[in-house]
Amino acid sequence: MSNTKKLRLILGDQLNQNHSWFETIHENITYCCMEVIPETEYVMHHIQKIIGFFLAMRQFASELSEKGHQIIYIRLDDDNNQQSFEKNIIQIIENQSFQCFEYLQPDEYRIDQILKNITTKINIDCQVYSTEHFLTERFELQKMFEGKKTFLMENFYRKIRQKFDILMDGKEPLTGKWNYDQDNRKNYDGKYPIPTIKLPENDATNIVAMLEKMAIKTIGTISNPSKFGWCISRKQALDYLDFFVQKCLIHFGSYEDAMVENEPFLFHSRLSFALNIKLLSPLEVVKKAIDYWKENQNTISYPQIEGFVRQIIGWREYMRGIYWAKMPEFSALNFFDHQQKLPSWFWTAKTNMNCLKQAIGQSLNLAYAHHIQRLMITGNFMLLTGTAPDEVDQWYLGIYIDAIEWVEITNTRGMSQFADGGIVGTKPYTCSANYIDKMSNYCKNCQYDKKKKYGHNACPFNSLYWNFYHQNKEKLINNPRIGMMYQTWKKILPDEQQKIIAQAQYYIQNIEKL
Ligand code: FAD
Ligand code: DLZ
Ligand code: SF4
Repeated sequence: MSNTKKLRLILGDQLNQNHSWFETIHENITYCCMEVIPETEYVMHHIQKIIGFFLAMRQFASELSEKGHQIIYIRLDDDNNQQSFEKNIIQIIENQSFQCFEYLQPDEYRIDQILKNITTKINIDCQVYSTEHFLTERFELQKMFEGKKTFLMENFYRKIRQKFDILMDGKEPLTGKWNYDQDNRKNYDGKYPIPTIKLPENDATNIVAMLEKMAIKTIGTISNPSKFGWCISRKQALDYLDFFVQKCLIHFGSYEDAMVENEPFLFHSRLSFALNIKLLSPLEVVKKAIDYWKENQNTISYPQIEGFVRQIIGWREYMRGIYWAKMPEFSALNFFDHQQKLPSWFWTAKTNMNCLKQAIGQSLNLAYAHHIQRLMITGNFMLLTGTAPDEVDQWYLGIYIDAIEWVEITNTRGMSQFADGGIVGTKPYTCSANYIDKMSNYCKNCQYDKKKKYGHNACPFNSLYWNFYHQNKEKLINNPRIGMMYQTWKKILPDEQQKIIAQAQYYIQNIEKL
């Protein structure tokens, strides 16, 4: 190791203790980590998201320091905080005469640009390193699909399974079948109790006080700041992972798509935040789950483990690949030219539509909703009402604790809103009350009538659904996965069609009152 005095930056989502940077302690190397106002403001964030990041960053810094590494940690309210990555880094380099600046590849395009820009302004050596977190390189997916029109997740997933020998029997998938998605669509009937975990109880009172003092604007709530219930350390995340494999994996796949009033987590892992800030690595998570499944094959069926593995080495890794293949253009795509604003009740949950009340309410209380709530309740409603993708992105990026742009925008503009015109998905994810009623118990307690398409108390999803396909006929009719829908629509009598469209238009015009 040379005697060059090095400054190494660690961002809020780069808390990977197992990174090779930390294998040795060197007196010439200093790490830095900083809380800055612009990162709390680029969208209005959920209070728990800001707390989660700051607590985890502080914890990480103190663990590094305990191990003997040198670290400069700038708190949001520190007097010398210049409130910008650039200004803070330049200040530290100048004050302490660093000769080299090193950072880990950021996952976010915006920060990548900021850091590249800093390297052009400082007159010292700069180096960029991998975060050693993902299974694939930034541009690996792009290279994999070079010259291809579509970027099918399934093809990517199979290649990753083969490359890392995950759930494989030689070159073939274990059991002979790659994907058990069809088996994972059960409604929850209460037959198996939902496991409860003792949540971490992290003290966030100081951070809450600091955010108040500094007048940082936030959304959502935290019920008890002295018992913040998200993992902020690797130890807590590993405990969570144990809980998941031991108690939830057994039913993960079966009830992955189910939604139940007042049961926000069901059998989901809640690991996305720990994964996204890199307290856990995707490979260790799937290995742990597979090892547990192998020891318990008599009780845990294969579709459960395949379903879980697919989310992490399939969807998660694929979304990252799409992000780097398609940014920055991706963030401006608007295939349907949607321009509507979100109604104000997305920030209060004060709506009569019970499914939305539940999904938004729990998001405001917990900074969490599971995948089908995000896709088929909030996302579906936003798409069917023609919400502008910028509005969609900002809401999702702000409200969820796990929201970092690379994984948020690919899910919102791509999977949920089809604003990319079919890069991520082959057709828009939409549904009417029929699906929501099949997969949840929301409709039972709703003032709207799930059966009605128009008239008094007709469920808004029913007319909005048909209106969406009617309005976007030119863009969608040639999609082979949608053609059938237009056949069904054609069979509805013109008078009936008119009533449905009028009902949808009425709801869109009166969206605040829904
Ligand atoms: P589980 O259901 O337990 O799944 C296990 C893991 O698989 C997750 O922790 C996650 O790492 C991964 N995973 C599952 N689905 C996806 C997916 N579609 N894309 C990427 N990873 C996936 N996930 C985020 O991490 N951050 C986001 O900002 C985000 N925004 C979303 C927005 C929309 C509109 C939709 C439809 C999905 C979004 N997702 C996002 C994906 C998914 O909903 C969350 O990862 C999941 O709900 C997190 O809860 P969990 O950890 O309990 O997941
Ligand atoms: C989300 C977030 C917040 C609220 N604050 C900070 C911060 O002060 N400092 C920091 O390094 N990161 C923060 N983050 C995470 C970043 O916004 C961003 O998502 C990642 O650093 C991009 O890779
Ligand atoms: Fe949602 Fe319609 Fe069911 Fe009400 S009736 S919960 S609005 S799908």
